[in-house]
Amino acid sequence: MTMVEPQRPQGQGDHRAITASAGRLTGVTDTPVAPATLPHRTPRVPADELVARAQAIYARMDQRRSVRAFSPDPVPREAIDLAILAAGTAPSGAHMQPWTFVAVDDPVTKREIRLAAEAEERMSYEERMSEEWLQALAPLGTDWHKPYLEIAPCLVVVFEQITGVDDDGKPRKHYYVRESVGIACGLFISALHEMGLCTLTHTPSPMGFLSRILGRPKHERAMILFPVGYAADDATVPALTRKPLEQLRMWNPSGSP
Ligand code: IYR
Repeated sequence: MTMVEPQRPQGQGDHRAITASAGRLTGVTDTPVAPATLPHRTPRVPADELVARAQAIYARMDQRRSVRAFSPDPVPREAIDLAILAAGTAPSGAHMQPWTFVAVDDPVTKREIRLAAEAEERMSYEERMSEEWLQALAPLGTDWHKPYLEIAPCLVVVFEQITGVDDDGKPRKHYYVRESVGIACGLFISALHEMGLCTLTHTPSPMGFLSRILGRPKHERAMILFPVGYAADDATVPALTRKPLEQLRMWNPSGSP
């Protein structure tokens, strides 16, 4: 197992050291206390450089596509670990970090996941999905066959933690779980894209089989399954276009100048 040592940015100390040093913060009292703080400086970028950077970032993000045809070539576990660390930088409700990432590169488990996902998907496509839904999916060319779940070298399943568990094993409340985990998934996708890997947001429904196969507890629910790898040499993607700016953005809709 490869271990990744995250680099601590300069000037950022260990919060726990500060918290533990305050006598009142031992968990004995319920009185809220002011958080320990650290200075934070984001370097100021001049406006013209800001826009140049924004153009480069957009151009790069616009090259990302959901890929369904993967090369079986392996990817370094360390790259997956780093993408997960990047995802874990997402903001979260009350900083509860309500996510668990389960990475699988063992072929036996991948096959088990593929067969269970295909069984659910088959029922969805043949019985559960409405005609309207099937029509909406037609341009994507998807069906219940999910060979990528076995071909992609790695699967990463993101679980949302409906609640946490406190030191005594009791449930601890989590806030804005969907929002938090959704943002983390967005960062994960961007991190993979930036390093040159491809993925797909696969959401077989229902996803309970993933808790069973991966042995996750009841307070966690699978949210998105990401096959991760290089695109196959002959991969194709649907010829889609993205909304132009006028269709996805409004400035000051109340009419002020
Ligand atoms: N989960 C199914 C169906 C599916 C649903 C949507 I909404 C998509 O954008 C794509 C597929 C599947 O993975 O095929």
